[in-house]
Amino acid sequence: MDKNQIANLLEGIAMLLALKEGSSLFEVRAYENAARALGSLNGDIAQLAQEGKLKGTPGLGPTIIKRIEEALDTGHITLYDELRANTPPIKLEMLRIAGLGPKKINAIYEQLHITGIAELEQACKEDKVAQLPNFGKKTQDKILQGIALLAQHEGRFLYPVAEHEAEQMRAALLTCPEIVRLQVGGSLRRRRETVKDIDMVVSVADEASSDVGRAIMDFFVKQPSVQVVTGKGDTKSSVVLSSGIAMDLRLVNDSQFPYTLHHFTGSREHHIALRRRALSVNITINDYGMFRGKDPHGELIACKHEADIYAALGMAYIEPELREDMGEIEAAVNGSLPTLVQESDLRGVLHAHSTWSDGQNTIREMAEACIARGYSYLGLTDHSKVAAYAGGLDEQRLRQQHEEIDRLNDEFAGRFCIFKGIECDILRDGTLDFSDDVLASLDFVVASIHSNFNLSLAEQTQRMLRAIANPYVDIIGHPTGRLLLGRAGYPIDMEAVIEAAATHGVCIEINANPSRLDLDWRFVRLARDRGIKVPIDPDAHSLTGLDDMRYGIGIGRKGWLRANDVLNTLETEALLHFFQTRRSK
Ligand code: DGT
Ligand code: CA
Ligand code: ZN
Repeated sequence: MDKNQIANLLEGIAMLLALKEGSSLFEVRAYENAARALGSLNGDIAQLAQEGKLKGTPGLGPTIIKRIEEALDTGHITLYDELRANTPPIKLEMLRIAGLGPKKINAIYEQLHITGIAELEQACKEDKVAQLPNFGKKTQDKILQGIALLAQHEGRFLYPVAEHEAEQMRAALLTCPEIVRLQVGGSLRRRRETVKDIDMVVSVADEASSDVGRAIMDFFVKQPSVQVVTGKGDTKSSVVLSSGIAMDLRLVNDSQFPYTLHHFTGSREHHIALRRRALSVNITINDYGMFRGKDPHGELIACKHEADIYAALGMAYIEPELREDMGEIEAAVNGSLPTLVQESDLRGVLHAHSTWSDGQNTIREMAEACIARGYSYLGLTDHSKVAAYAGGLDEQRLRQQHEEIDRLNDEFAGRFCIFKGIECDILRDGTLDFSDDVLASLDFVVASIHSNFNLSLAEQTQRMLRAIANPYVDIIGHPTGRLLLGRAGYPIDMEAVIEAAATHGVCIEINANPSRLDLDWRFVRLARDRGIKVPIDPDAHSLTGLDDMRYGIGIGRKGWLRANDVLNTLETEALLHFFQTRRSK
């Protein structure tokens, strides 16, 4: 188990404790703090534990250190498993309703004896929830809205949840020596921002007996993360895993593997377009193969790998991220597919917070974590003054911060550079939270909307356009403010925003936080086509937040970005030059 996984478990314990009647708030906070402490811990946790160095870390008491050690030794924490087993499932379900926290959930559960979301909805409609102590009509309406939103996203999961479950299962299955090939398919392989279920394909030797398949399926459904088995056969089994996400495992002979993997990678839309292309060259593709002629009784076209399928159709290989029917087939035929950006192309980090505002780590810690990850620069962007709830900096604190950055830059000279930035609030009227001369004292400016989400489409768009026209704005942060599976973005005319950004040479970020992934990849493509540079920004509020960069890379790839479309693939000097040139205009 790594640091993040253990932090997730501790966070889970805090949540489950909070959902338990009569547990102490103090204990809940202790686990929350511990999870946060791990998030800002430097170094390899297994090693630190072994050397007894966890002791003395602020936020980690002796009991919690024992739990961490248990997780490291056994891969799970008994307390978590027990709490999880004893928590009524409806309480966990209610957690997914936006606006409902543990306190309210406990009250609803204890007093209304709700056992399902539908019952809760009914109780709201009968005004029973409003009458609970400390609830009221407004809360009840919010719960109803939350239920409606839940129905819209029904059954989808954030990418990292699916990725983590799939990774665990992959590692377990790989211990089966009879498995020849194994791959995750579906929306997870295509790196969609949310995932309905996990599709995995494994192969066994063509001559293997059906007992082999059966044994693998037995092993699969017995994994500890499997909560429910919804189907089990020799070639396909379906389960629900502990996070609630469903997973299908398909088992084929190895010669069948490329076709099956290709089919279950999708997307459905890509397949439709690809099958049309195939027919135009007198080839038929279906769920289990690829055949000469216009019907699937023709000769099978032998493919050892997925790439052979595309080659047989006279096309370049199409990366899974691009298989969304967004013009990739035509591009693969005429050789104009982009070489997609990779994580190793990134040279630095451009949107990150420190303890100066609402981050959990000091500038030095953030900088050293960037160095440890091989980056050359950190563009530090704490919040501006109007964001008081997030510890936003006023002009004086900003100057003080600059003195600290100057000192650190002296120290790091020649090997690392901290750029002075700000995440400056865009005010209601589209002006910025700092005056031009303050903004001029910075190396670069990220401008974001954090308030007044309920303006009309026209007003919100005008507000954003005004900010884009400000000559000091270099990057627009999380351009729609959406929270995946939580809150829709504010209404805004993104095409107009992209057009204006192109005109003014302003960048629009991909916020790599897996709950945001904002700019949406469908618009990333448009921004790229308009020549906009797209930084991939972690918006890190702790050291572990820096690890979100890879989610942003996934979205960048889905948006057809090449390395030189991404601002933070520039080397330090070139980036500095980029910012300075913008300012001198
Ligand atoms: P999701 O909703 O996040 O699970 O997205 P996918 O793309 O993983 O969708 P899923 O799990 O329903 O199916 C996996 C792949 O299987 C899908 O991307 C393409 C293929 N597939 C499934 N059903 C159909 C179908 O009716 N027609 C075609 N052509 N392909 C299908
Ligand atoms: Ca799927
Ligand atoms: Zn922000």
